[in-house]
Amino acid sequence: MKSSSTMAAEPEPITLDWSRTALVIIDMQRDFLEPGGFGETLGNDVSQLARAVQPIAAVLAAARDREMLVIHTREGHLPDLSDAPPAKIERGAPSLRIGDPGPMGRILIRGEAGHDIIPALYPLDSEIVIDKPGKGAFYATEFGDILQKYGIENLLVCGVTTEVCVNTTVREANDRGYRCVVISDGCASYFPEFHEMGLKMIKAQGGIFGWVTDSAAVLQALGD
Ligand code: C5J
Repeated sequence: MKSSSTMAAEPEPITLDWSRTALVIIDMQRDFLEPGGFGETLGNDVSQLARAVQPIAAVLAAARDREMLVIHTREGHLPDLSDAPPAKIERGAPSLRIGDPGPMGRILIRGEAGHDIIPALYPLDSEIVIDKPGKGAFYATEFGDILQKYGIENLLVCGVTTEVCVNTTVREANDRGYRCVVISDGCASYFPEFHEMGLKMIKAQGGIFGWVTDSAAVLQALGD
């Protein structure tokens, strides 16, 4: 296996040194993908997110074969809500608010069934899981320190939702100097048009926030 590969991507191909690349899987939690969770309380059709599962599973298996650094994130809050700003809890008119009891436990609360990662993408014990209170993976977490510790320069990013936590994390990472490559079919949104626009925003203007590829190109490059 080559230690680095050139991957088809937009706006242009990118060469990645695998030892300096992490696979980052954003918020593939039951609260976003399954009925009765946070996503549905906001009025969303959660079935829209299912399309990202299989492409992520394929890339995750290949990354594990390569022994790449794999990092999963979960959005959620402490049981006492001390890390949940009132402005987030009080917003809108959801059917249940963050912290309310729901069919998968308290909505978006760490340790509850709904907060956990879906079984199809469940982290191995050896993989890193970042619990984040915000949309971006850097805010109020150890994510940045972990990337530095492992000498990571490039992030292969997938997960949900494209325009919220994926975009926020990519923007945070881009400002910190990471090359972000977003896997288009490994991301999804409750709003297909936001998914399309979220990807376009990343790769526009010569890749203002990063690159966009797809799972087939990642698998091909990882197999080099
Ligand atoms: C949202 C996320 N959509 N993980 N969170 O609230 O994108």
